[in-house]
Amino acid sequence: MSSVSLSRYLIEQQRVHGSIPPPLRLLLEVVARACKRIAISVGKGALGGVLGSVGTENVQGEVQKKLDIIANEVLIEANEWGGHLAAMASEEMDGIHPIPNRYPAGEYLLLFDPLDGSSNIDCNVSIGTIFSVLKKQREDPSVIDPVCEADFLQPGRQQVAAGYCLYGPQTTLVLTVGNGVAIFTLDREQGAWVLTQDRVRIPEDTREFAINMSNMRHWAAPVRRYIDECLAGKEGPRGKDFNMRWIASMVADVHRILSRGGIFLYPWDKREPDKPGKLRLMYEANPMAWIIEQAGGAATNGVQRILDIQPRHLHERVAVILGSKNEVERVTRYHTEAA
Ligand code: AHM
Ligand code: MG
Repeated sequence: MSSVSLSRYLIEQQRVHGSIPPPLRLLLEVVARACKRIAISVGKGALGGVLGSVGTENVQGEVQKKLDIIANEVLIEANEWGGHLAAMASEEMDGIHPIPNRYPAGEYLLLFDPLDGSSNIDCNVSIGTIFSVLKKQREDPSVIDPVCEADFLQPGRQQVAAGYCLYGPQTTLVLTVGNGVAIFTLDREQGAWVLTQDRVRIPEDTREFAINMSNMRHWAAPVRRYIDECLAGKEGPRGKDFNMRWIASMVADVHRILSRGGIFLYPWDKREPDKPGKLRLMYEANPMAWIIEQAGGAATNGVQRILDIQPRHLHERVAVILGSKNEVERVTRYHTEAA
C-alpha cells in the first residue's frame, strides 16, 4: 500500500469525517511545514550556532534560549500571511500577535509553545513544539472588533486541532482534529510527513510514572500518597512494582505515554503556593490533554478535567495529571478524598 502523506490524511478527514474545513487543513499544513524548519535548526545544533541563551527573559521570567526565539519567529513568519488566522499567542510573547493589516485575516487562533523542554536544548535531549487551534467565537459575526486576548480565553474542549512535533531520534508530528490521534514521521529524504500510526490507544493501566521526584517534599498529600504507593511496589497497596521515567520535556514524556502507557504529573507544589502549577494551560496542558483523551486516556488538574477549565489569562498555569485512564482517575480520587 502506498504511504499516506499528511496532506492526504487531512483531505480524507475532511472528505470522510467532515472534521476539517479547508482553511483549517491549510493552516495545519503550514504549522507542519514550520515544524520541519525548526527540526532543521534543532538538528544543526552547535554547527548552526543555535545553542545557548540570548540573555532575555520571557513573560514568565524564564531565561530564553536562542532556539526558543528562533522557533517562535519561524512559526510566526510561516503563519502570518496565509489568511487563515486572526491572531497567534505564544509562551514566548507577552501579548497576542494579531495578523498584521497587510495580510488577510481568517477566523482561527493559533497558540504554541515554540520549543518545549528548553532545559534540554543544549544537552541534545528530545525537545518539541506544542500547538493548539481555536476558532474565534463571536456572538454577532457582523461585529468586526479587533481580535483581543479575550477571544483566546476558551476552555480546551473548544479546540479544533491540537498537536505537537517531537524533535528526537526521529522527528514525529502527532495530531488530533477530534477524530482520534495520528502520528506522522518526517521522511528526511523526501522532506514529507508520512502517516506511521493512526487511531493511537493508550493502555488504561500502567506500571510507569513520570514526575520530577526532586520536588517530593513540596507536594500536596494526595500526590504524595499516590507516589508513595507506587514506590512501595509489590509489597504495597498496589501489589505491583512501578518504573519511573522523567525526561523533563513534556513532549517526550507524553510521547512515551502515547506509545506504551504511563502517567505524567506536574502537580501544584508549595514552593509557589499562589500558582496552580508550572505548566501553561493554553500552550501545554490543553493540547496535550485533548491528544491524551482522544487516545483513550484522561487528563485532570487533580479536581477537574483540564479541558473544562475556563482560562482567565493567556499565560495561566495549571497542575497537570495525564495518561493512562485508571491511574489518572485514581490520583483524582485521592484529591477528592483529601478535600
Ligand atoms: P519549557 O516550556 O520552558 O520548556 O518548560 C516546560 C517543561 C516541560 O516540558 C517539562 O515537563 C517541565 O518543564 C520540566 O520541568 P523540571 O525542570 O521541573 O523538570
Ligand atoms: Mg513548554
